[in-house]
Amino acid sequence: MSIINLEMKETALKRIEESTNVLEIEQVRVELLGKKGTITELSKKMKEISNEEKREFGQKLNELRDSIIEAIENKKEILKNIEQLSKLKDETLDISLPGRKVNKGGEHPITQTTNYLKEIFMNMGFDVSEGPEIEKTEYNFDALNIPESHPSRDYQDTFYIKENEVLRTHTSPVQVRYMLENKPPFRMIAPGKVYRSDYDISHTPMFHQLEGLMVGENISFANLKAILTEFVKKVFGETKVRFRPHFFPFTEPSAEMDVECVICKGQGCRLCKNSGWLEIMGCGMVDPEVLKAVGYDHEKYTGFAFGMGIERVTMLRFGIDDLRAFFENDVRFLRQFN
Ligand code: 2NL
Repeated sequence: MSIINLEMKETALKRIEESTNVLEIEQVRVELLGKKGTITELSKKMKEISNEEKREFGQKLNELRDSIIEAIENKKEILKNIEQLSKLKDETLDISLPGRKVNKGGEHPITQTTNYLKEIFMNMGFDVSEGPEIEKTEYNFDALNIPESHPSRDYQDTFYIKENEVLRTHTSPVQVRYMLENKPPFRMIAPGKVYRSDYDISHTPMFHQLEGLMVGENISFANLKAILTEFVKKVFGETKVRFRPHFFPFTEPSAEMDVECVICKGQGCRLCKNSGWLEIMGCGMVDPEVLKAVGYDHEKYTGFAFGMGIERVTMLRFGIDDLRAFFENDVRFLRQFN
């Protein structure tokens, strides 16, 4: 009985040997040993064979199947190893390659200046306080002695939320809140965002302010000059300052403080409009009406207050000549301050 011969075995083993990957060897396995595979088909012939031949046929078939299984297992192992090696080779990590640069952000120059100014005042014993950006008109205007008829109350200048609610136009309401919650003596600053309906080359509808307030017994204009002169010295170095009379509804007397021009040192240039001086902040002695509004005894207590624009201080510190650069978020501008 020669259904099973040497040639069959050689053909099968050759098919196995010539397989080049795990997928292919699996196909060969199905072709030979699967439900409709050659070996399976062969074993079905068993019933057609005479009893005398069955024994030999069975033996040969088993031998053939065993050698095929063994050959497949061996070949599969080899191919698996080869595939593993080539995968490792493909996935090689070259640790000598330079890393990819991550685009890291940094602190906005306004934030940097705010933190710097806070630090200076904190070192002079000032408390730092914050408050809501949506304010009662009562705290934003009334308590600050800003009359009903004052132009800053106009819809044209102020963003109204409701009849008696606004986006704060200065950080002074934070100081009003602070006075309502604390007793003199104290010294505090209030930095933060403020809003005015104004948009042109030198005004943005949102900007930043830092205001300060010191209240106690016998606080005088001399104390104001001492603190603010010391402050200017810290920010701009040893430089001349001057105080010019001014008017604010919430201080009396009021003044504006100038520093010698950082560019021309007083000689006169484009930045200082040939005056030799740069306006740096407004200040004055807290108006007794403001002290009264928060329930303080204005016979016993006096105080001074001041306010400055953080954008302006930042522009002078870093020599920035266009306010709009702060809000365009052009990384080429912002990166210069990291
Ligand atoms: C300026 C002027 C100033 C104040 C702000 C103030 C606050 C209270 C009472 C009295 Cl609660 N005064 N603040 C005083 C004088 C000037 O700011 O030009 N800011 C940019």
